Amino acid sequence: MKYAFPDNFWWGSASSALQTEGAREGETTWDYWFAREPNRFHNGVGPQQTSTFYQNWKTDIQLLKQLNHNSFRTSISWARLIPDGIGEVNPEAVDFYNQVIDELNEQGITPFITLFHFDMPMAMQELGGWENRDVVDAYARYAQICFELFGDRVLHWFTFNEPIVPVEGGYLYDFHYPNVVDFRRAATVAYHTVLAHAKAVQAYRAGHYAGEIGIVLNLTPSYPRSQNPADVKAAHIADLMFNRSFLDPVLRGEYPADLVALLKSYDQLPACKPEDGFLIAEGKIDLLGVNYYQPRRVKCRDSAVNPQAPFMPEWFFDNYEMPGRKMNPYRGWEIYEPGIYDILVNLRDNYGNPRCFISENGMGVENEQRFIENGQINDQYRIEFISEHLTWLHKGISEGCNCLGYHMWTFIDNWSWCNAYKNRYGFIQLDLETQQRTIKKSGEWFAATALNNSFEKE
Ligand code: BGP
Repeated sequence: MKYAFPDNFWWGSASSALQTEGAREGETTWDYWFAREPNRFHNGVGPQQTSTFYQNWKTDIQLLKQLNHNSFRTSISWARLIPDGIGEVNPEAVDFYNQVIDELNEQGITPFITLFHFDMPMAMQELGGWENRDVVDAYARYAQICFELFGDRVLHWFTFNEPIVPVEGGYLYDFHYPNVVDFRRAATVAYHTVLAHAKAVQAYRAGHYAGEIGIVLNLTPSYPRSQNPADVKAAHIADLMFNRSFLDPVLRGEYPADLVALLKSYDQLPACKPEDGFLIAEGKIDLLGVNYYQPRRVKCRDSAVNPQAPFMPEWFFDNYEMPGRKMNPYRGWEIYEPGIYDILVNLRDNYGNPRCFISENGMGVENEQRFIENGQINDQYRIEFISEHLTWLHKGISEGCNCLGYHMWTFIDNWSWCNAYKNRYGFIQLDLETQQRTIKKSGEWFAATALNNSFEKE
């Protein structure tokens, strides 16, 4: 069967500044943390060992072209542009981003730009990071500077990439700096991130720029183990905490009342100011990026909560391992293709069918060299992964979901936070020693799909 996509469908991939650029002086939390705890990073490989986009941006954009991308998302590094977060703008950074943006446009590849992809300038973290409202203001200033510098040529902006991840990693589950485990502080960070987002949207609207502004959220549909009310309630609370804590403010302009009531009853609400509600209402977006990797399966708790233990989302549910689930064993994530459809249907039915696109989807695999045939990685598993997801995406579109494109994570194998280079995601293989780039089979498949705006599958 042939799966054809709407005209002008966005075909592309996503990456981020910190994971690809290298050659950066402005210090981020990642540089600081790596210098102190290299053991936290796979094989002790840190954030300066990148795929050298800072040097190779021009040839990399040629490769994007070869992959028939019509769009490409990357981020601006706040720490490169404004090394101390709040002071002088670095003119070399302005030159660099101008060149990248201009070259993308010249090659017919629409630039999608994220303002914050996990890379907090260390000077801002020293002030308390997202716990401090001064950092919210510094971010709003940074956003405004980006709009002024690049807003004439960048027409698709994203305030944050996966803003729940720094909350989870940095303040609940100990996989990002500052490695705090404290729900109330996590809630404050999440809340201030929403305020920062809303301030950036406000600044964008005030500037009357020609483009649109949105956010990229990682949505993990929450599936209950059964339809038993206790399981359903557990899934509902997981959904409130991990999806709707950002989805509702950015699409509806307010938090879900039952999330607020729940946190209030456990005295976990962040400090609010009377004017915040108005600001959050102003933060409604034009375009939603959806990152989808895995579903969340939950069941009700079987055991009592230890009231002495730190308050955690898991007070309200247990993770459920569904027998027979399909796994990506390298990343430890379940692969569940219909999830992409369920997300789109939820957006259509419960959020007014917003303009959206899949901004990340992907499969990280270890030791891909074992699949080399005639000098090329034959990653048939990745082609399967993409085409299966695309069939569900196609079904959503044919049922009226307003999904405008599909971007993969990622373009060239890149540095992946604490996993460094353990799992490779790229359409293009990176030889870390020589920096040589070689297109994988999946890259060729994607290029053909983008060119034809369709693919064939039985
Ligand atoms: C997303 C991030 C990316 C990327 C990807 C793969 O959450 O937006 O930055 O890294 O996941 O995940 P990981 O690198 O953790 O395997």
